[in-house]
Amino acid sequence: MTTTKRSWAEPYKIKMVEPLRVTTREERERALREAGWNTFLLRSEDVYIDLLTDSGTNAMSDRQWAGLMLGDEAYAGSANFYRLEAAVRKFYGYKYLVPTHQGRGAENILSQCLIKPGDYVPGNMYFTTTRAHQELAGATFVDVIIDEAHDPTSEHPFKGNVDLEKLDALVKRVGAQKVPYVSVAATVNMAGGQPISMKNLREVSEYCRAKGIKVILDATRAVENAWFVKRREKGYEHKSVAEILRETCSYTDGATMSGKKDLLVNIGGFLALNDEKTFEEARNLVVVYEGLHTYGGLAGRDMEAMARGIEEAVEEAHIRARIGQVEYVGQRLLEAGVPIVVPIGGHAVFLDATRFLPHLPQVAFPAQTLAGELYLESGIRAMERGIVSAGRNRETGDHNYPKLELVRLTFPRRVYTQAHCDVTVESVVELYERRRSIKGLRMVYEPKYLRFFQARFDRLEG
Ligand code: PM9
Repeated sequence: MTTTKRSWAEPYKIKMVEPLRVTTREERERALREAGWNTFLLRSEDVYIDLLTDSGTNAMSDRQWAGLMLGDEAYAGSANFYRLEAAVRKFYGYKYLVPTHQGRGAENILSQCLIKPGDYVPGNMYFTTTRAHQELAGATFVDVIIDEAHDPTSEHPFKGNVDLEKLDALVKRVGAQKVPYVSVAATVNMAGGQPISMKNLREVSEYCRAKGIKVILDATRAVENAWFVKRREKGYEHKSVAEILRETCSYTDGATMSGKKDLLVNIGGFLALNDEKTFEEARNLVVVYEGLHTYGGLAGRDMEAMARGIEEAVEEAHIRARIGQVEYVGQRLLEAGVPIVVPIGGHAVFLDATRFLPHLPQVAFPAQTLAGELYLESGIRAMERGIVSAGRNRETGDHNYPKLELVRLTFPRRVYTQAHCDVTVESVVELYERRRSIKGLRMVYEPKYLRFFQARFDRLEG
């Protein structure tokens, strides 16, 4: 199936449908004004095609829905926990499992277990919630991704790679004892859903082992990463996605997971570890923040759905169609001349707002503006991934100014059809044609933490 020239088709048929509402321009003007130009503050019922995120928005299979009926809702020792633990061991290979309500629950516990105030955590680009928990635990995040990752036009096949020289420079500067772990994401969300190569991960692992530094994987989209390794890295073309996933994890000491992405569920996550001592501490902390260590904030039925999702996620026909859909949209936009991040990522197509709206300076929030305008144009909801998401510098209080100023068109798994994709492309192209008339924004309300979720904006006049 994977080598044939024939195009992919969804490896499922539709059994249940959820109606969509098409709104008028006037309705969208009002909704966006009420939402303070922040797509996170729109009501879902005012959205036509929802490309805000692929997080928790996936369609579960009939097997997963059937699994919900097998939920063992015992407070302690749920059978579904043991099934989840077995699935994580089999497909990810880690020894110990701490379930959490979602990814950031795992990030919180991991950060508290491993970080001491004054530590440094290097990573292949920041992720919003991951860095927030590292900083709340007293660490400074240091970006050690390769330079190409910050260039939306670079065609590097593995823009998620760690720059070992940058990593080594940090370790030499602060000392290995101040670096509890390296945070490695697969794929890298903020770089445009870009993969890390197996070779690079192996080198990071060897380097860290020699220095006594742990490697922690953000496994949220590691299955998508495995697909790119299979497609792009020599020696992996005949390996299964499941084998590549196991090998990926084997170079790391543990993983945080938001099951709401790769694992095809609407809620759920976990922390997985190999080291017994860290596990003991994490298992103790989870009861403070999430719930008992055999449910971690999840219902038994949620754990069952996630255990089944783990198996479905690595099916080759599934992952091929999932990434094929994103590539289809990206390719059509490229053909229309719309500036997007290349190579096309795993979970989303990222519009390059800097090139889309070159007349807007970064302080006028081009990506936030573009996401709002796309909604006004078409009812399609996307997400800002630029200066708003990057937050403020903790020392100077000024904005962080990321090189990437992007709007993410994120595709939930198994939810939208090719016709929805076509409408999305047509809407973006129409917006691109009238781009010069678009005005920027000013921020009128800024929350203290993870401001992109709740900040409010007004249109700049003139
Ligand atoms: N990612 C996303 O839309 C959900 C909201 S944050 C804007 O991309 C990675 C790589 C993620 C991620 C969430 C989390 C946190 C960790 N790592 O949302 O807490 O993409 O389950 O996971 C979002 P939770």
